[in-house]
Amino acid sequence: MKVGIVGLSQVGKTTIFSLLTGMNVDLFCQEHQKGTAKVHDPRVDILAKMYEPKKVTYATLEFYDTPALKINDKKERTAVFNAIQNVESLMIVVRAFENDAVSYPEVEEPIEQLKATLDEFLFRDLDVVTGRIEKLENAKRKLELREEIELNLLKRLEEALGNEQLLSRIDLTEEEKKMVGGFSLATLKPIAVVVNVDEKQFSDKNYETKDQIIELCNENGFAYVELCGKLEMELNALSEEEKMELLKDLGTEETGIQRLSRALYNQFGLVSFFTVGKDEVRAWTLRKGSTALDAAGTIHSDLARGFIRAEVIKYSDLINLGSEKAVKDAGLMLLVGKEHVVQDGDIINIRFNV
Ligand SMILES: Nc1nc2c(ncn2[C@@H]2O[C@H](COP(=O)(O)OP(=O)(O)O)[C@@H](O)[C@H]2O)c(=O)[nH]1
Ligand SMILES: [Mg+2]
Repeated sequence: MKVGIVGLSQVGKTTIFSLLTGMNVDLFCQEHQKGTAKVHDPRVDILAKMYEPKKVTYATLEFYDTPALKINDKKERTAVFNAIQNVESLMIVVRAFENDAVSYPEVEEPIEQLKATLDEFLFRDLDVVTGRIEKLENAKRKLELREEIELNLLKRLEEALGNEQLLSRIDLTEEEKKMVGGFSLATLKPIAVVVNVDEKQFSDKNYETKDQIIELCNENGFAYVELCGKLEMELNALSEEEKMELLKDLGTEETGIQRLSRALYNQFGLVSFFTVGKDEVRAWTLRKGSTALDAAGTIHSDLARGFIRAEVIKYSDLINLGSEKAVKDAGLMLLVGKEHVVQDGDIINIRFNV
């Protein structure tokens, strides 16, 4: 899953990108950058303890950092969104942290930053939709039936956007979604909001306009995560041992970045299945609703081609009973066919023949 990180200037986008991906990036570099982040999943750690494999592999998300959006600046907006057309989801960073040494974005209140960023999303989609409408309307020929249908749909979208409605909020059939799928419309994508708080706000669990931000996120189905960029940077610089100690003092077991990666993963409709063994314990990513055959294909195309059956054990059963054998003896190992819908936490072994 590809995630674009967007927001106004000096809110912490690049800081969070760098923390997520572990990449050392120059904060002044305005280039687009991409990097991969591990999705922290304690189940993988527990499985690794059980199997002691040579290799442990976590699920990943791919992140794209972007230059700042500027309010009502079409050129900047076009540049930012064109560069991340292939992302499937968007993460908006909002700054709550107070620090006069870091210049503030164009609007200061967190809720105003969020609204301004969402306005840029709406404007972007409006740019794309009206551009396409013009192209169809100015075609010097009779439109095909399919194009007429598309034009009507686009006009519906244009009206919604004109009313400041996110496109994810209007009812579209699968057919209609497919019709506009190629346009990479921002407000059709899953969105997560990350608020970058300072240490005081972090311990107070509060910052200015928080209630309004939460309400806006709930209304629109956005994921919501609070994170202290500065604290995360400090954690990042510590040894594993010191880190655990500090986290314990803070009353938690994982860093904000670990929490964030998992929240995004869930919000974006992804589930993990696991493969286990002496060689490797590994988490793999599927979209919710995917089948055992999809799982096989994710591991290797040969496994999908030669698919016979899949052995499925539930992670919770394995942990409760202590070993694969105990799960089998209890009759809890399923032998399933291609159509089996994979559940988050399934441990899968594909039987295949090529
Ligand atoms: N005090 C404080 N400074 C931060 C925090 N997060 C980022 N910064 C600083 O804010 C400045 C802008 O951050 P950056 O990640 O480049 O923001 P971007 O413009 O959104 O990419 C940098 O100097 C960061 O070191 C934070 O949580 N607290
Ligand atoms: Mg930046």
